[in-house]
Amino acid sequence: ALSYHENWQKAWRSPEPKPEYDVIIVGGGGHGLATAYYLASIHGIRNIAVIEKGWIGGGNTGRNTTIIRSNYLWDESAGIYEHALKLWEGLTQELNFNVMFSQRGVLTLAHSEHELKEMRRRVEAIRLNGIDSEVMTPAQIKKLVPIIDTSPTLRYPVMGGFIQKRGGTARHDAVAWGYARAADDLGVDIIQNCEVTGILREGGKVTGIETSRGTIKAKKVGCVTAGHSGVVAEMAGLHLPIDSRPLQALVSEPIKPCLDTVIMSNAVHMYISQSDKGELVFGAGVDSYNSYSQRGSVPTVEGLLAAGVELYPIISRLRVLRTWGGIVDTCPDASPIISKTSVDGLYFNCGWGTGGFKATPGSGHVFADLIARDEPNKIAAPFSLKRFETGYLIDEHGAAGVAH
Ligand code: FAD
Ligand code: PYC
Repeated sequence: ALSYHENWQKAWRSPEPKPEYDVIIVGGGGHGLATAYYLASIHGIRNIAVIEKGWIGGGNTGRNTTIIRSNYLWDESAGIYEHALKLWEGLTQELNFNVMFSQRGVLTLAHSEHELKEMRRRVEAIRLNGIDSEVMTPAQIKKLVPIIDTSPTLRYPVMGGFIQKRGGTARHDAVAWGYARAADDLGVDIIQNCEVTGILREGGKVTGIETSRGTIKAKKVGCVTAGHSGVVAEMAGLHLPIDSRPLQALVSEPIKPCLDTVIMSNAVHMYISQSDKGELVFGAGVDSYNSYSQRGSVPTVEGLLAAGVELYPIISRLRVLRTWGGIVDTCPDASPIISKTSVDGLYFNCGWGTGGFKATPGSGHVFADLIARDEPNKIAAPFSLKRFETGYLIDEHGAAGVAH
């Protein structure tokens, strides 16, 4: 501040692309940067480039509402999301960068008898996987969240809920910047403003990429381009089972601290938390049409705010400060793809839909392992593209934070 915000030391270099790398990661979001970091730090591969068409973290990493939890239904999901949660717990130390991971708890509300019964069943499944989760009564919820209206006369009354106390939030930009700085320290080239326009192949094997800054050769290419995975896959002649849709969020003007947990209400398509700056952070369900535009429709925002005002009456007089959208790539089973492809040396990590931020460290960790060894480990294996041939789907629509 004393230098008027000038002469700040750069946290990572901005090198010119080299003609060739051992590994290229396409997409400089949290997942891509984490992949590069773990490739360098664990697998000792240092000749790596991360190629980003805009600025790092400018995609869904910088647009999401940062909810972190591992309370999914199936064992396969518990494997990847709990792996990620454990990495979150040590990430600030690992990166020497404060990612502001705050384990303030994530509470999911039930608004009908049926939803509550499903929740009880899910809590049992989650606990069987050794993951923390507790059912809560309306009275316990009211005590934890004084601003919530738990009266039984609401259109969608609060019938109960369940909480994962180890869940919470993190600072999204810090995650991208922390991984970028740590990867750069290990020699990774982070190349921004460089759009990948083609994937080069010879004899069924990847040989490099075409970009807006020229051709770059590589023995291995990992694509982590949330929102545009289908587009990038087409560059290699692949069709992914993915839909791309807008997902919106908004923040209110900042107010004094009044909410110290995260609350999701899937039945009414709204969720809420309070940022460290004091803004109330709100999110909705996905907009119901396919689009590559990073904005959504007004009725979705109206619906979210109507549900919000009913559940949290104090918000009725707050002003909305900003709204925005991101594009989420969703698979038919609402689970991600972490996979080799039919092109040798070409890998995809995508399809995290509305819920990939929480997975960032775990996703990068297992994707780096897949790229380095050309073989999925136990955590990644269930998320291979093969599941769309075998039918071994991992249906997590019920546990996705928001409706698809
Ligand atoms: P991104 O950060 O989107 O990175 C992909 C990068 O690829 C982008 O920077 C893009 O510019 C780049 N790219 C694309 N095409 C090319 C190309 N041709 N050449 C070069 N680069 C390219 N998840 C949660 O867990 N919790 C939440 O609370 C949550 N809330 C959300 C709220 C909203 C409004 C949205 C939109 C998403 C939310 N998500 C949430 C989902 C989460 O944001 C994503 O799953 C996650 O951030 C994906 O990370 P990523 O690093 O793969 O993607
Ligand atoms: O995956 O937990 C989640 C989530 C909440 C809001 C958007 N995604």
